[in-house]
Amino acid sequence: MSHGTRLLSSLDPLAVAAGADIPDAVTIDGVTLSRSDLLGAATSVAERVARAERVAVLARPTVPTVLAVVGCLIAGVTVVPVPPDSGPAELEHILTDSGAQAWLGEAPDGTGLPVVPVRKHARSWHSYPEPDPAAPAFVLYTSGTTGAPKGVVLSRRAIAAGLDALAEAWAWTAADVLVHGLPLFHVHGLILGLLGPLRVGGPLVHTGKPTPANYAAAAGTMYFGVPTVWTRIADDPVAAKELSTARLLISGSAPLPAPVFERLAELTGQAPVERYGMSETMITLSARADGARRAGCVGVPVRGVQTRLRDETGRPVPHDGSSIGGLQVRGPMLFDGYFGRPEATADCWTEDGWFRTGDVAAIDAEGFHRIVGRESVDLIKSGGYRIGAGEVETCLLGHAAVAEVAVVGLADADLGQRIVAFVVPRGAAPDEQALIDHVAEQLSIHKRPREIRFVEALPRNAMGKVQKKQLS
Ligand code: MCA
Ligand code: AMP
Repeated sequence: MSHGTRLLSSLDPLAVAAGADIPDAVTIDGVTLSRSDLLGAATSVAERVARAERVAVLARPTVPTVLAVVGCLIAGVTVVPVPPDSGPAELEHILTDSGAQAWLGEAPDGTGLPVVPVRKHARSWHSYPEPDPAAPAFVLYTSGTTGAPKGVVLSRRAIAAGLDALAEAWAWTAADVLVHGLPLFHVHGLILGLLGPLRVGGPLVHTGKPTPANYAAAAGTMYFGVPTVWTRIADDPVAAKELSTARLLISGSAPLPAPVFERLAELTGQAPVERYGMSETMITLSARADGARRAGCVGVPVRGVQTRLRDETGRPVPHDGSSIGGLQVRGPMLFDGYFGRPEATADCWTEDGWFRTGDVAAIDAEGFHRIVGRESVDLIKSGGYRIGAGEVETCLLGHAAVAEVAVVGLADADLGQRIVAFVVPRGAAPDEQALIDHVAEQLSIHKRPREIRFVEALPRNAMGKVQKKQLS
């Protein structure tokens, strides 16, 4: 399944002018835009921003964010989505690292960058040629095990290939109404959840917060959610039953607990579709609309993807369903590299051209994949957000009352993992909430520890390295 040469195929100006309109292309923040409204307003944004190379977009789930992203894609300008609750440390890092030249739309207070406004009611019917498919569409900031977040460069070509592979696996067509309430600064909510419908051609309903009640009220055919969203829906039988008429309930970004899978199947009459991916790879594995859905399993490679398992020494691990190894992938939807970091980029590729995901998996003889965990304890998944322990530790060490700290992700029934900081205080133990707020303010709210535990010393080995596995 391919959707033609335009990345956003449903927004072809000639086709829209000739009547290929729909009244409800995007509903977000309580506002519904027809396809022609969206095309006219976003093309007007494109005219204002066309001479820029890279711009930052404060990615609140609103109409101006949609217009800013679509306008940049029309003009061939690279978008740097910024989490709207980013604190000063995170903001400074993203802006400096990405070299964004301006804010497009809303800007945070006190910004030093120029601000290009997004006008919801402006319209332009200029027809832009489709930009080079090799051009970077986004630089998406995502956490690593150490250091500050890195910018993942995703090309237009990779996004088109990734979306077409999902459309094929999920039998996703213009007849589907997609519903979700995910943030618009990551692959899941932004690329699959906004660009997906604009490429495939069906309506999107963004619910604002992804609550069970909002999902139940939306009457979609396809729903996207992270496991925390599905866990909350499974705990709300009235809302869950409203989803019985949907065609597909899709979970990803973190492991879906088997009891939640079973409960959703029981309440809605259909097993959820699990899929697996990364900011760097988009979605590489998924259960198929016409295939088996198994609890604890993330399905088979989507079109164009190959996978393999390797042990610590680089030797092949058999695909027998039980042997586990480091998961490596390749395919047309992979990223171009980390922005401005050739060494970090080179480090995650094998010599023979496979991307090391950092996840540990088993693959059975039929090609079904099970994700067992991550190679590093320093990459935490909380509520579907990827959070580097090192980034939170660096932030906490910036607080005067913290002498030493180790951050880990502990099992949590709602969030999958919750961030817990083990802190050796400098002098008297400070207020726990003050440390939590320090992270929420400097970085972003979802990176805050949910819990602080004060300890006299951190467990260390003979080399002085903190033994995080002993912290629980
Ligand atoms: C609490 N709040 C605070 C503080 N504590 N605010 C400031 N300082 C504090 N110390 C308030 C906030 O103001 C906010 O209020 C609320 O707490 C947010 O709480 P939180 O607990 O973080 O929200 P939640 O409801 O528990 O969030 C669960 C969630 C969320 C909705 C599931 O985690 C989420 O949206 N996750 C999606 C992550 C995602 O899209 N990942 C995809 C990555 P108020 O509520 O009033 O605003 S892409 C990926 O992984 C790959 C490619 C893939 O496979 O998809
Ligand atoms: P991110 O960069 O936020 O896209 O996070 C990518 C990581 O999320 C992967 O490396 C996995 O560890 C995890 N992940 C995504 N989808 C799944 C899934 N369905 N099951 C288990 N882990 C997942």
